[in-house]
Formats: sequence, C-alpha cells, structure tokens
Amino acid sequence: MGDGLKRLCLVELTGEKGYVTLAAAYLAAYARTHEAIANAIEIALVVEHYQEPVGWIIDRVVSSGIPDILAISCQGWSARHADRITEHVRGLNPSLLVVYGGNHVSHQGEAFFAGRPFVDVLVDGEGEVSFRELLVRYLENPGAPDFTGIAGLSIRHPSGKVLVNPGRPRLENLDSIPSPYLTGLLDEQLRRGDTALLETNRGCPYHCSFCYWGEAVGQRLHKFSLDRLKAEMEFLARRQVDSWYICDANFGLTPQDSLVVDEILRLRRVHGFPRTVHTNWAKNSNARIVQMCARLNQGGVHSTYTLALQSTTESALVLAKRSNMKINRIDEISQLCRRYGVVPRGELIWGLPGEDYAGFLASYDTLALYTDALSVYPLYVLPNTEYARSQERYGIVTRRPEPDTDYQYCVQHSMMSYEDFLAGMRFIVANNILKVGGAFMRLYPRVAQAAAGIPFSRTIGEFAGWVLATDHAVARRFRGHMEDPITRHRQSLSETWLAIARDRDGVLDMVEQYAEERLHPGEPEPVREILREALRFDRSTYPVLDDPVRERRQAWSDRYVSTAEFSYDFLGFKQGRHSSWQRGRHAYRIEHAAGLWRYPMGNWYFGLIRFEGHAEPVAPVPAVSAS
Ligand code: B12
Ligand code: SF4
Repeated sequence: MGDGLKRLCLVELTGEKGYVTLAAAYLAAYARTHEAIANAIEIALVVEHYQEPVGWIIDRVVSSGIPDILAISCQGWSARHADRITEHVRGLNPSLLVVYGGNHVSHQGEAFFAGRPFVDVLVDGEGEVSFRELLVRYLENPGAPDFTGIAGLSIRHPSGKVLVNPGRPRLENLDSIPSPYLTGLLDEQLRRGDTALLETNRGCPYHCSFCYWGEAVGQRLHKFSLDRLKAEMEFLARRQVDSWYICDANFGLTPQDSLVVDEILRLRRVHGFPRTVHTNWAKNSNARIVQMCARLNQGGVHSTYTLALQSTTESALVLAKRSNMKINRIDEISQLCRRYGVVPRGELIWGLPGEDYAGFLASYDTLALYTDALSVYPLYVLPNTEYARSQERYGIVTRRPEPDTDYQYCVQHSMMSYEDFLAGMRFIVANNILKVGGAFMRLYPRVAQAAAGIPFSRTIGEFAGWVLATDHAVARRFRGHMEDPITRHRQSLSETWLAIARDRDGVLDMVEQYAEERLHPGEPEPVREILREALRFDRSTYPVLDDPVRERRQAWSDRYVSTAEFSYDFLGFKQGRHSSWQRGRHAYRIEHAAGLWRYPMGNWYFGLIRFEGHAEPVAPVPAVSAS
C-alpha cells in the first residue's frame, strides 16, 4: 500500500440472510483499541450470506485492495467457503498472512493444518485478546512475524511443525470490547440486514455431549454490563432494527436478563422497535422465565418459548448429559405458556446415541403434545464435542452429505441403522413441510390423536410415502427432497416457504388431500367430520398472504379480521378449557397480523407463527352435546 498502512480483511459469512454478525466486528473493535494497530492497519469487514457465490465474496475481499492479512470466522456452514476464498486470495498475494478462528475450527491443532496448507495461524476459543496480540506482533516484523508464546494460538511454524500455544483465560471484563454498534462498525451491515445479534453474556453451566458453544461450555457466566447493553439496545431501536437475536446460551438465567426485557419493552413503546426477539431460553425453566417471554409478547414483541429438550428418551438424555433438565416439568411449562399466551415450541435431535427410531417417534409424540411447533434436526457431530471425541464408544458413523457445508451427520450408531437414519431424515423433511412451514402446526394433530388415536408422529410419518406416490402438483415439488432427504432436508424448509409464497392455498389443499388419503381412511364418518373441521380451523388461522403491492402500503399494525364458524369448540380444546371438543355452533373472530410479504423471506427462521391468526370466541353458544 502506498500509504504504508497494512490491510486487514475480516470475513464472516452469515448462516441466514439478513443477520448482522458479531464475531468479526468484535475482533475489529477490540483490535482498534491498540494504538499501533489503529495507526498502522486498515480494517475492512466483509459480511455476506454463506450461499453467495464465492467469486462475489472474493470480489468484496479485494475490492479495496489485496489484503496483507486475511482473517476468517468459521462455522460449519462457512468453513468450506473460507477455504476456497483463502486459496484464491493467497494466489494473489503469496506473502498473505492467513488467520482462522471460530467454533468450527478452534482447538483442532494438527488436523486443522493438515487439511489447510494455506492457513498460517488458528486462534483457539475467544478471539479478541489473542487476535489483538497477534496483530501487534505482526506489525513488529510483517515480513517474518513470530507468534510463538502468544496464548490462544496454534501456529504453522516455518519449520513445518504445528505449535499449539498455551490456552488463554477467558475475558472477564466483556465491556473492554468496544461496542461494534456504538462505534459505527456495523453501520453498513445494519443498512443491509434486519436481524441484529446481541450478546448479554458468555458462558453456560451445562456440558451437553453434542454441543460446543465456544469457550462458554461448562463455564461460569461473564456478563456485559447493563449500561453497555442499554446503550446498544437504544441504538438498535432508534435505527429501527426489526428483529434481535440474543446469542446467550440460557437467557433468563440471571437477574440482569429480566432488566434487559424491561428495557426492550420500553424501547418498543418509545421507538416501536424491536418487534421480534429470539433467544435460547434457560433450559431448567420456571414460571419466571415463561413470564419474561409473556411480558415480551404482551408488550408487542414477538417471541416464542422453546422447550429445547432434544429427546425424552432417558438413555439418550443420560448420554447427552441432559438428564438434569427435567422432562417431567414440560407439562407444567407448557401449561404456563398457554396460560400466559406464549407459543410453546419444541426442539428434538434425531440420531442421538441411546435412542432408536421408535424412541425418537415416542419423543416426538411426547413433545408434540405440549408444543405448537416442533423442529427436528439431525445430529451434527460437531468439533470439540463429547460425541466427536468418543465416536467409537457410541458406534457413531458420520458422513458429510452437503457439498458446501462442513457438517458431519451421525448416520449410524449402535441403536440406529443407516436405513433408520434415512427414515428419520424423511420424517424431518415431512416435519419441515407440515409442521414448521405447513398447516398442521397446531390443532389438527391434537384432534387426530384425541378423536382417532392417530399418534402425532403418524400425522407426519405417513407424508413421505404419500409424496412419493401422489400426483398432486404442489407435492411433486417435494419429491426430490424425499428421495434425497440427507442432502436436501434443509432446503425443504425454504422450498415450503417458496411454495406458500407462490400458492398458499395449493399448499393447504395438498395437506388436506394427504390427510384425506392417508390418515382418514378407516375412520368412521363422524370422526372424519371432526378431523376435517379441525383442518378447517388450522386453515382459517393460517397466515394470510395479501396482495404484495397493497400490503406494502399498509401500516405494520394493520390486521385482517374475519369470522369463521365451526361445529366444535376447538378453541376451548386448544386452550385446554376442556379435554375434548364440544359440539355446537362456535363462531370465532380471527385476527391476522399483516405484513408477511414484507417480512424478509430469508429470515423466516423465526417461523410463520408470528403471522398466525389469533382466534377469540365471537359469541359462545352453549354446547348441545359432548362428542
Ligand atoms: C446467532 C447464531 C445463529 C444464527 C446465524 C448467525 C450468523 N452469524 O449468521 C442462526 C439463528 C441463523 C443460526 C443458525 C444455525 N446455527 Co447457530 N448460532 C448462533 C449463536 C447463538 C451465536 C453466534 C455468534 O455470533 N456468537 C457471538 C460471537 C462473538 O461468538 P463466536 O462466533 O464464538 O466468536 C468468538 C470466537 O469463536 C472467536 N472467533 C470467531 N471467529 C473468529 C475469526 C477469527 C479470525 C478469530 C481470530 C477469532 C474468531 O472470537 C469471537 C469473539 O470471542 C451460536 C452460539 C454462540 N453463542 O456462539 C450458534 C452456533 C454458531 N450455531 C450453530 C449451529 C449448529 C447452527 C445451525 C446448524 C442450527 C441448526 N440445527 O439448524 C444453524 C445453521 C444455519 C445454516 N445455514 O447452516 C453452532 C455451530 C457449530 C459449528 N461447529 O458450526 C453454534 C456454535 C451453536 C451450537 N453449539 O450448536 N445460528
Ligand atoms: S446445548 Fe445449550 S445448555 Fe447445552 S452446553 Fe450447549 S449451550 Fe449449554
């Protein structure tokens, strides 16, 4: 560079579109606190979605000059792209210094370098302090920097050997990292994105066998101060950032979290933002935590409560080190959710050691009883986890099915054959289509179970076979996902959303035809009638997609209001006022939030729930006879 400045390019690729990243921004903000770095290094942040073409990302990396230092953040979704970018940029500058960091590559030592001859340094764990020291040392001798002795680094030594330096203690004073929001580092990203990430603390008291949550796992919590968080939140609300994702592992665990909720509600009242807050609620939940979520909802901030149980099979929970998270309390938590009007969501992992396919379906049936939306993920055998370290012990066989990501799936273990795994993956695809994205989300499966004894898992489980056999036009879109569920299960979710955007009613018709052809045969006509009515209830409360042009002119607060009449009091059943439905004439006033078209598609991770119709009795008619 003519000005004598060194160029550092920090790259982070987001896992979903529209997310504003934190890791690269923290690293930049902290590095700039050192005078020598601030004076001698020009820092550029490149943030793109991981599915953008690699060529485009490389263009962005070199757009203001070929970097001297390339530093990349790696998660499983981005690690392979990182390698392609690096190989290319190294070709442009042979003396480039390449630094990697992030959860997916941390602490991988020799194995990491063996597969990546183009990387010089790996930062293990929390990165701010180690990376700043690395840059200072680099400036001392850019031609031949010597990083020996810097804690938290693994280095490819010029001799060819890999040196793993001692680990670095975790950063206690998180406020020492300047806020990338308040210092303007994320301004450009905020212009392009709609979901801001916030960390209120780092640390997690648990140690689940499938998880590596950075250096936080099994560790004491270190907190950002409330004053710092308030300043960041005020900034984001004034910038009208719609959705916030609180990255904490157990939000609600500390008393400070409740004060964070108070502040969010104040900002919503004063500035109108945020409208959605997503987080990982504390695992060992209680009424106080459900109430925090309810307070958000009542204050106009959409938030769902996830019972992230992962399994209800005792042997799987013991191996996963989750048995301390009490399953027998889910009934209580789910009732609390319903009492406070909070949508209870559930989360399961398919393929956990200690659980077979039948056990998984039983877990599904148990959790479905208590939740309105239930997500299922395959078990990724993540680096630095107990399952990755002890594969032999559990009989785990892995496979990396997605060409562009680096996730190893557990495709077999001592209680799961490969055929079982495939069946479970088809189940995941069906669940994505019907439950997460589709019309079965709420009432129908509960009525089907109560009226016809059809287990929840069957309402989902029969779908794969039906899709492969039917000629229904919308279902045909999903045939490829059922034929190759391992590679394509993720896309089945976005494919559902595309199908809904293109032909919402066609998707709902598909669901009705499936139920009619696979679930209702053999049931007596009175039962079929109840089941059809339950589907009609789900359809009536399903999110409304208005004309996109008209919708763009509407206020966010607009609502679509309709009334619908049913022969059963499904609402009372749904809300737990009676354990069965009451026959009679039951009219409901249904109110839908407007704005689904304006809600960025790429951010539908938060689910359609935010747009589901809210039903209230118009004029309750006394029941004439119980079914
Ligand atoms: C927000 C979030 C998301 C967002 C996306 C965020 C984004 N940036 O795009 C959403 C909700 C979309 C998401 C989705 C998923 N996520 Co996620 N997510 C997170 C979460 C909660 C926060 C990430 C974050 O920004 N943290 C704050 C930053 C500051 O921490 P950090 O990334 O660890 O960075 C520090 C160090 O690692 C290091 N560092 C990081 N990068 C670099 C680079 C350099 C050069 C250096 C020096 C240092 C360094 O320094 C940083 C500061 O100390 C993490 C858990 C966590 N708390 O980290 C999981 C996490 C990243 N997600 C994870 C997973 C598995 C998923 C999903 C696969 C879940 C699923 N089953 O579908 C999907 C994948 C999406 C996809 N398309 O494939 C895993 C990733 C594990 C892995 N090895 O890849 C994590 C770690 C959680 C876990 N243990 O399960 N996720
Ligand atoms: S899954 Fe959640 S509770 Fe378990 S170790 Fe990871 S962050 Fe902690």
